[in-house]
Parts: sequence; structure tokens; C-alpha cells
Amino acid sequence: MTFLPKPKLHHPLLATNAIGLTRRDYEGAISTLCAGCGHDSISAAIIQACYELDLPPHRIAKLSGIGCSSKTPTYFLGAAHGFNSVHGRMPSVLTGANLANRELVYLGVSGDGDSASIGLGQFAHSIRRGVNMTYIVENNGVYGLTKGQFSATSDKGSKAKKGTINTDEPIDMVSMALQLGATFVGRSFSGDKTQLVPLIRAALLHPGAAFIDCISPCVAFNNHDGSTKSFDYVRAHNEAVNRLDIILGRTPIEADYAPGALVEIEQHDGTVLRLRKLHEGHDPTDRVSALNYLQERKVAGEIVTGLIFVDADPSDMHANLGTVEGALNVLADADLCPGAAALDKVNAALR
Ligand SMILES: Cc1ncc(C[n+]2csc(CCOP(=O)(O)OP(=O)(O)O)c2C)c(N)n1
Ligand code: SF4
Ligand SMILES: [Mg+2]
Repeated sequence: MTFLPKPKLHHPLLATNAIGLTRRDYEGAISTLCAGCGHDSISAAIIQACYELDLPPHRIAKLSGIGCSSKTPTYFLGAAHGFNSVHGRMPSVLTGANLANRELVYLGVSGDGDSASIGLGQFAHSIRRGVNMTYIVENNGVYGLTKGQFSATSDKGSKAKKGTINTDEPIDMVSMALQLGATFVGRSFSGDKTQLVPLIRAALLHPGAAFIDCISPCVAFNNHDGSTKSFDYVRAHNEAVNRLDIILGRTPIEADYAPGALVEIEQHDGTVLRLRKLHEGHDPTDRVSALNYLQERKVAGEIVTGLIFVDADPSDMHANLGTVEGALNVLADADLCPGAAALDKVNAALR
């Protein structure tokens, strides 16, 4: 894989966050993706979100599969832990890492081919197990890396660059994530930083399985008339259900004059999600109505974006399994070897 390190020159007056890091400290190597690729904008949004949350980069684990999208972790958070796994296998590697060390912040980055085609089963099981992670699919509706074949998220009737029409039904990963029990589900667009950055921030703070489907046009193979994942198409059909703010227990400084109802959702860790409702009838805390709303808007030809569903009090895989607190590599001998009496009890239970 091509690797171009960035020169480490910081302007001395660059702003720093609460832990003394500049935005540049959250960057990675220089991107080798095509100029204008939506995936680069998502990397920029991830950098911005982690900087704004004051996350120490070495406490983040970024994992991916194979594809242009899965190459992107090289281009952000250079000081984080990274694992570029096999095609479609990021979710199981992430699940294992999370079981071994629950103390890190897990960020899974994948593509529509990686997650909706070869990795669909892996995606499904990581979501239904409630792995505490932020799972971002950079969805361009094609296999970009292998030169533009339709993926499982390409809409029926959409056109490939050379004119072929897709005849297969698409998989909507947002609806799937909702059905599988994800406790945070959002969709956004790589060209909408105002919506995407707070959505990623909220997902990173969410203590459960958080899924974001991010439409990310492939400028090389899927940005033409007839594509439903092009910049023009998404701009024309984007319907935001809400506008998102996160309050980190500090008093917000900005004043908000936008019209529409305001919904406040207090999360487990005390942070507050403030949702400015743009669409009447969308309740982001009701899974069934969220699913119905997606179907209803789909029939009207709209792509619903924003925070579509959130469970403010989620449980995660560790709570479900009753695992020990802390990372496995710091357990002492006494924790690992409970003694002969405990073993006798287990054996007696099996007789
Ligand atoms: C097991 C296996 N099968 C097929 C491939 C070939 N391959 C590499 S990337 C890719 C599709 C990537 O598509 P997507 O996840 O949508 O990423 P994008 O490049 O569009 O960002 C395929 C089929 C592979 N690397 N490994
Ligand atoms: S081929 Fe498409 S997805 Fe891959 S880097 Fe180029 S524009 Fe991005
Ligand atoms: Mg793709």
C-alpha cells in the first residue's frame, strides 16, 4: 500500500484542544485516493470530531477491511492503534479486540462492498451483539478499488459508468442496522460536514453499537447522471430529519435561533444530544417509527439523513456477557486462577 508521511510542520499559533493537541496531531499520512473522493472528506470529519472531543489518539483503535474506504485509516489518526484486516472481516477483528481491551475507543471503517457484500454476515453479528464501537460505512454504491462494479447497495435501476443498468434490489444498511438492534443509527453525506462531524462525535460517545451509513461519491466510477450515489443526486434528494448538537456537560456558548421543535436526549455518560427537528413525525427514540419513516421517505424518492435512531440507555456486549471490568492484559494471577474450590464447583455442575 502506498504510504506518504506528512511533514511534521505546525504553525506555532495553531489552536489546541483541552489536551494540548492541534488538529494536525489527529491527521495521518497523505491520502493517495483520487482527488475529490468522498472518502477523504469523511477522514477530515473523523479528524475534526476526535479533535473536538479531546480524545487522546493513542486511546483509539481504528480497524478496516479492504477497499478504497478501508485504506482511509492510514490517512487519519496516525498515532492511534490500527488494523487493516481481510476483506469483509473488520467486524470480527474489532469484536475480538474489544473483548480483550474494552478501554479503547473502537472505530470501524468499511465500504459498501466490504460490509454489504462479502462482509454482510460479519456486519450483522457485530451489530446484534452490541459491540461498543462506531461503525462507519463509506457508501459509494460501487467497488471503487476494483474499478467500479455494482455493490449490494447500488440502487435497482441505477447506471454504471459505461451504461449498464443494475437489476438487483439494494440493501439498505440503515434499515438493517435498525432491525439488528443497533442502539445508534445515522446516515450522512460526505459533502455535508456540518451534519457529519456532530454525528460522528455523538457516535463516538455512544456506549453501544453505533452505525453511520455515509454516502460518499466515487468520483472515478460512480458520479455520473444515472447514479444514485453521485454528488448531484444526493444533494437533490437529501432529507435531513434533524440537526444535531452535543453538549459535553459544559454550558453551550452559541445561541440557536433555528425554527422547529427541540428534542434533548440525555445519554448514559451525562452528555446531552440536542436535536432540532426538521421533519415533523420523526421520533429518533422510536425504532419502529424510524423504520417506517425510512420506508415512507424511500417511496417518495428521498434519502433520509441525520440521527435516525438513538437508545439513550443502551447495553453493550460486555454488559450482556458479564465480562470483567478492564482490559484482559492487566488481570492479575488471582483474577485468572480462582483456585481449586472454584474448579471443583464447575466440575460438580457438569456431573
Ligand atoms: C476475499 C477477497 N475478495 C475480493 C477482493 C477484491 N476486492 C478488493 S476491494 C473490493 C471491493 C471494495 O468495495 P468497497 O468495500 O465498496 O470499497 P470502495 O473501494 O468502494 O471504497 C473487492 C471486491 C479481495 N481483496 N478479497
Ligand atoms: S476509485 Fe473511487 S472510491 Fe476509490 S479513491 Fe477513486 S474516487 Fe475514491
Ligand atoms: Mg464502495
